Amino acid sequence: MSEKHGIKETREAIQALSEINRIIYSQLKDGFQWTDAANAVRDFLSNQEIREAFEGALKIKDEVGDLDSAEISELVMVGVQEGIQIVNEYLKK
Ligand SMILES: [Ca+2]
Repeated sequence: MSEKHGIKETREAIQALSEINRIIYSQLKDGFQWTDAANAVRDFLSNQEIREAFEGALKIKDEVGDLDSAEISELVMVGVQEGIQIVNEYLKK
């Protein structure tokens, strides 16, 4: 039997999606300008969480392939927590 993979990279990918969401929101909150896309790409590339998630992305398939119920619960909680945090941030703005 092969070794269990864990969920580190999958968790980081969920957190990186939140960072991507924040960056897109920060560019679009004052409306769309043509420079927003270039600024968003610059911000993606300079964001450490996003870079680390991309570096680990190839391992996600293995992690998702052997998820157990505890790991699924943990990933759902990470997603819910990230979602709540983003909503709270948007409500403060
Ligand atoms: Ca804008």
